[in-house]
Formats: sequence, C-alpha cells, structure tokens
Amino acid sequence: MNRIFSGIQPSGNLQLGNYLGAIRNWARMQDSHECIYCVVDLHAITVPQDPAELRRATREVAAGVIAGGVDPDRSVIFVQSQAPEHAELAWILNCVARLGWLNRMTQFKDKAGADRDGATVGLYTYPVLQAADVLAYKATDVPVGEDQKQHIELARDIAQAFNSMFDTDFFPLPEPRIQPEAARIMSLRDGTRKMSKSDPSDYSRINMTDGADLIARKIRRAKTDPAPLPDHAEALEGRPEARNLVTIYAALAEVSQETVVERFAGKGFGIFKSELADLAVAVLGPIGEEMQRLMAAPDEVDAILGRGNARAREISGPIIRAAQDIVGFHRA
Ligand code: AQP
Repeated sequence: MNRIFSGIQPSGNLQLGNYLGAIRNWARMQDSHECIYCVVDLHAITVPQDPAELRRATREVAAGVIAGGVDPDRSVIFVQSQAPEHAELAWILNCVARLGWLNRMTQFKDKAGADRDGATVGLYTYPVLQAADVLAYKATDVPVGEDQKQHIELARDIAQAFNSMFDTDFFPLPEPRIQPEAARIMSLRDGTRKMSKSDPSDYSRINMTDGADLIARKIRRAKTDPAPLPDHAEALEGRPEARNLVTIYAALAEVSQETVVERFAGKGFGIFKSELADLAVAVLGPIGEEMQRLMAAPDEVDAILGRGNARAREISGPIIRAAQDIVGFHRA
C-alpha cells in the first residue's frame, strides 16, 4: 500500500478550500492508502501567531480533519511539534537544499510581500520542513491543493539530492496528488486570490464552522459580474468570480463544471447563488456540527492526537535514525 502524508496549518479558521482541496480528499484516500495526517504547527509559526489562539486552532483543525471524514482508527492524526523527528530531519535537509531552489518558491514571495527582509528565516525554509514532513515517513503520495505543487516538486529535488549526495536510494520521490476539480478555490471577494484561512476579510471565505445563515449571506455578497451564467464552461474564461462560484458548486455537488453551466445557462446569479448556498449548507452543515461537538470534547480530540503522535513516531523514528547514519552522525 502506498503511504500518504499531508498536513494542514492551524493558522486560523478552516475554510472551504481546505475542505474541498484537502480534507475531503484525505478521507477518500483512506480506502486505498496508509494515511498520515498532521496539524502542522511548526509551519504555522513561520508567521506570527498568538500562542493561546495557536493552541485553540490546533485542536480545532484536528476536529475539522476528523469531522471531515478522516477516521482516527484507520489513519494517523497528530500534531507536528510533538514529533521532533520533523525538525531533526528538516535540519539535515536544510543542509542539502540550495538557496537558489528556495529563491524560486512563489509562496514565500506571496507571503513575505514587499518586506522580504522582515520575513522570518522559518518562512523562507518552510518548504524544506515540508519536505522533511513527507520524507520522515518515506511517503510516496502527497494530496495537496494546486498552491502546494511547487513545494512537493522541491521535496522531490531535495530527496534526489540527498540520495545522490550520499550515493543511496534511501528516500523515495514523493508525488503530488491534486484533485483537479477543487485544486484552487478562490476568495469570494476576489476571484484571482485563493481562499485562505488567514485572509483578514471573513467574507472572503466560507469557514467550515459557519452556520447556515452566515454561509447564505457570504454567498449572496460574493463578488460576481453582471452577465448571466454562460451555456458552456469555456465561456467562464476572463470571469474569475463567476468561474470560482461554478467551481465551488461543481466540487460540492461532485459534478463537472460543464454540468453546472448546462443546468444554469442564461440564469442570473441571484438564482444560482441561492442554490449554491443550499448546497453548501447541506454539505458543510453536518461537518460543522460534528466539529462543534468535538470542540466541546477536548479530551476526546487530545486522546486521538496522543495515539496518533505515538504511532507517527514509531514510523518516523527508525527512518530518521537511518538518515542520521547515512549522514555520518556518531551514535554513542
Ligand atoms: N483555496 C484553496 N483551494 C484548494 N486547496 C486549498 N488549500 C488551502 N487553500 C486552498 C489546501 O489545504 C491544505 C492545507 O493548507 P495549509 O493550511 O497548509 O496552508 P495553505 O495552503 O496556506 O492554506 P490557507 O488556508 O491559505 O492557510 P493560510 O491562510 O495560513 O496560508 C493544502 O493541501 C492546501 O493546498
């Protein structure tokens, strides 16, 4: 069975893009893969976080992953900082990865913005830690949204560089697994920016815990253009907000974009948005309720994370020790 690793940051409220682009896919992959899923708090602190909020969000994200369909009896779910193997391997890989490779990473450029010198070193080496996350388990497949593809390609380069530096075939080269239908869910306020937990505008995203009224209000207020829906999907070109709402509808209904535009061809956004809101509430409602239940049962979540942590370290420990031996670390 191929081994999957994927992570999610506790950097704010889980949003629809996290669900459609990652968590739903994580749940599906449990049938065919050995799955390891991680709340990546080490990644979250690459930008400033409030400590109390980080702790709260870590539990909430774990609850979201479980409520979204990841079964703790079948998959490993744990918190990254509690498995020191990640940081240990990241250091070794920092000494393999090249500055030039990291200089090409677009996420760093986006997140650092104009003040690049003010960004943390951690934000810069974020993709190396991500490579360590995956390689610590010798994972072969990494389900991610489109935004993370470049980082997984870098993880492949780092694995290959380690192997050739030490003349070994120790690390397998991981493959990104992207769900094309929900690869990139965009902001409800700007169809050219991805929907994101940390966007300052709550109206830019649908949170997994939003209630029915709020979901409907956010969709009603979502930016659109004045034209009606077209009769074929290619005509959405140049209409990023319209395309985004069609993408969301198609992903939630698990149908193609073509099917959605055929159904709503010529109709205005008023009707479309109202049906989209009903659909979003039908899909997210039960997940949000289960999240709330788990958030009210912190001991249950912590017990799951504790078990997951022990299992994760059982797998990664021997791999890290073998990597240290390859590098030449002395064991006394
Ligand atoms: N808008 C999105 N569309 C599709 N997939 C998405 N993902 C995130 N946003 C979208 C996928 O969710 C997984 C976890 O992401 P993450 O939490 O590690 O970080 P991120 O990609 O940076 O997500 P956010 O929500 O935008 O967080 P912040 O605001 O903290 O940066 C990944 O597989 C990602 O592709």
